[in-house]
Amino acid sequence: MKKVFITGITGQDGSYLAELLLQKGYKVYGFVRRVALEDEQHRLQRILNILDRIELIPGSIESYPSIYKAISSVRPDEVYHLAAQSFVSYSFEDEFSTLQSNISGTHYILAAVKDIVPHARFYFAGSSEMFGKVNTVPQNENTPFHPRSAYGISKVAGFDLTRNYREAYNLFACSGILYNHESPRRGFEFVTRKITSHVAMIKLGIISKLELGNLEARRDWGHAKDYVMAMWLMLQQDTPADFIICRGENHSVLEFCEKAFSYVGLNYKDYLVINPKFYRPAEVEILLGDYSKAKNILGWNPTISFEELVVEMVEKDLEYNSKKIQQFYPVQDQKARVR
Ligand code: G4F
Repeated sequence: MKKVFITGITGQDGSYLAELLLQKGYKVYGFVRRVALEDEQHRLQRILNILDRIELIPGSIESYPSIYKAISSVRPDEVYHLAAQSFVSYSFEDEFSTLQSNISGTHYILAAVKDIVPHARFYFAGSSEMFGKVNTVPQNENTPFHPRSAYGISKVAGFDLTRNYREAYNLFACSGILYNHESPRRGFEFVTRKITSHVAMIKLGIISKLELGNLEARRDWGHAKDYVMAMWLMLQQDTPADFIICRGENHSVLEFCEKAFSYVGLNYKDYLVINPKFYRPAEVEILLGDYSKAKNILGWNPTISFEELVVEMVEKDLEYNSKKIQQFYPVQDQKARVR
């Protein structure tokens, strides 16, 4: 049985990837912070359904000894390094911790893989944020990087480290340059989930407005479930390489809002408020990818459309918030609340 070691298994991508690899017959090991093991319901919420079929190893991507110990004990065939400080806005507030944990974390894992299991295959979660201030639309694997945040810079460093371990030490190491990918498991701080959760709460009468920053930014949004399949395919090839993973279609934040509100029969203009505090010091205005290489070499194609993504996220947030209402309000009140 093949063994896989996943950092960031408790996140959106990690949880979908773990499910996919269980289906494919892997023995799945997840590297998690020790505190997560003490707060299952909250920190392990995305993997509660598979907890009895995976093994969690406590440690920190900021500690080389803990990574070395974990990889020595598992001796994985495949390693997916997904853990990171991944919220771009936060990287403006604390550049130091973003750079420290994202760059060193990737370096430590690559170094441990090279020393302990040099034949293991390694995946690094790169990002379209590496392109940043783009001058080529759409971007492909040859487009130069121009990151616009500490987060983007940390991902460029991780990408370069991964390529260097491949070239210098012959590691089977690949980077996926993933564009924004969402799902009902997305964190509430990201704009898509912020919108769908607010739309659901507005529809259910829990809140009355949604505050956002830059509505003009355009993103090439896809579904995380599709994207973890691409990660796995990258590690099944004969030779290691880097791939752009996207849908090849972009939409503005405003369009996402319009779609989400109109799905529940509301007009966004009645609820949306611009709050300058959500603007970033340096914005990535437009991202649009070209996934031809992934299509030709991996045989990968996205299967879930933008519209399907928005609808799934809104529906799940309606379900989630309706359950919360049932817990806190008597039946009589619930009827009065729904708009
Ligand atoms: O959802 P976002 O926070 O995602 P962002 O910054 O594009 O980054 C995401 O995708 C990257 C891949 O390209 C990943 F590498 C990264 O880890 C993360 O998953 O923001 C999307 C856009 C931005 O232009 C932002 O300025 O939405 C705009 N926006 C407008 N109002 C807002 C808000 N973003 C957030 N989070 N909150 C707002 O109120």
